Amino acid sequence: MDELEASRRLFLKNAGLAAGSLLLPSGIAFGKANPNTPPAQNDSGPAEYTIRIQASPLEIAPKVIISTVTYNGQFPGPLIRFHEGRQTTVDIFNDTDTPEQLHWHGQKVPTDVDGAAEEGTPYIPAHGKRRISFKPGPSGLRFYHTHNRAGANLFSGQYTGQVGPVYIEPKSEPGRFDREVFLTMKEFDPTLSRGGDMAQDFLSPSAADKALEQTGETSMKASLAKGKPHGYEVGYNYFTINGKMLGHGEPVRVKQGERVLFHILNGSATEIRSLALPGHFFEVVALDGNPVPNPSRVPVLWFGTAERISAIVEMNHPGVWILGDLADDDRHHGMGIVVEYAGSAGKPQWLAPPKFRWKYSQFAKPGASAPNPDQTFDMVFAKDNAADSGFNRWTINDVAFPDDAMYGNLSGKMIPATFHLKRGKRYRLRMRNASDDIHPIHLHRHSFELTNLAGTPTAGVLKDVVMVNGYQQCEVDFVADNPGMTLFHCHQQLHMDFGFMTLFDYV
Ligand SMILES: [Cu+2]
Repeated sequence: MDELEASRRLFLKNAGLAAGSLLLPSGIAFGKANPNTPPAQNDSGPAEYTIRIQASPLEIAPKVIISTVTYNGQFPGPLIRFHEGRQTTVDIFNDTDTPEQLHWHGQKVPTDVDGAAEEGTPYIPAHGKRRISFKPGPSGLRFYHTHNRAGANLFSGQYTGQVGPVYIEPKSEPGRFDREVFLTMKEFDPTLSRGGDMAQDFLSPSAADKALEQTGETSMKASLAKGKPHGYEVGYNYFTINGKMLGHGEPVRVKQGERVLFHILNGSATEIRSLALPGHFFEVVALDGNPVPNPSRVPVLWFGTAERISAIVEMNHPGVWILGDLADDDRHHGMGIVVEYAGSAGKPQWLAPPKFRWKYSQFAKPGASAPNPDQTFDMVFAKDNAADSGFNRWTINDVAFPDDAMYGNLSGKMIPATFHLKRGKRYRLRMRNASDDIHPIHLHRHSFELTNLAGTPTAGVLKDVVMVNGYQQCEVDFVADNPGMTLFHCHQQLHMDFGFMTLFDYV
């Protein structure tokens, strides 16, 4: 270690941070607040963290330069390490022309902090600032991202680079490991197509519910018979991990025998992703940041939009490998990162993994069952093909969330909640998917327990996003322990923007 490197490490250590592109406390990294920005009313000295929403160029490969909106001019946004339960302040500056929402995904925070206009969180004004103060938690891998509606505008919402990882230090780390590596998967340069999405078949159980299938297929056939084309879908030209196309970023450098804890986030607006590392297994220790009751080894990881997986890889197969997406086309367009053993050289190698199905219940408590809920809510998800200006309209129990609602509280208008909860009660959501798409379903400000997957009971896996398979049923339970408006939606941006949202409320 040379002297400069030594002093840099000391600097990072003194700043209370570990490694990589971290968000330094603002007093150190950025100086005091920007003199061009008027101070907020509750200003009293610098905030602990500063985030700037700004348009910036991103060089994702040599001479491939994307123009997008980022946090602090980088992609992913800086890794923020919080301490569970310790009050913190964050200044969020918005240097763009559009009011923004910054959502603290997976955290149990109040509605005025959460970052969803539908819950009443104030916008961060265009060319303005908001200071928020909250107690981060629960511990584990969370993230932050914009919660703006994009609609047909592919330069807005999660299609932009507004995604960054959050790690909330647990009291004790799950599993033994030598080192941690954070990876964020993200596509850029989105385009619309009429092709219809390719159905993905990787979840277990895989059998479809015949009644749901018939409902969905009948509705689709009726729409096509009327001469409607397929609703728009989004595709991408570039694929990245940590903002670099495969082969163009720094490799993950490892040593034989090391146990590397990967914290991986699917930061996509719309896509489901997979990852494999030839000759290696992933020991999954946490899903969506929550330690799993039954850590176990898998050859492939699957991530719905916004899902996170923490997994330990024992580095026992020296070489230069591609940690990459199973989809050849996406990997060839950048979705991967090189893993390089010390002492190994040569062209990075890819080998397709053995056939494998992703099963959340593999990580559950064997034989355990969840307590009975106080109340069960039934939900049916359905697609109305190309019904909204050529986009598919999505409904929950035949109701599409109004699609101007994102800007509702700019005009002081709020959409009322559909589901009413009582504080302290345990609720079950019985979700029935009458479409062939997989939906990554997200509940704000709460974690839920997976309690039934396609008719098979399970218990003990806590998440905040669950992929509900095409024409299948899924049940999750949650305890109403964080009062206020609570948003529930599909995390696929096209789906949430065109109706796939609803609200819970309680006091
Ligand atoms: Cu969806």
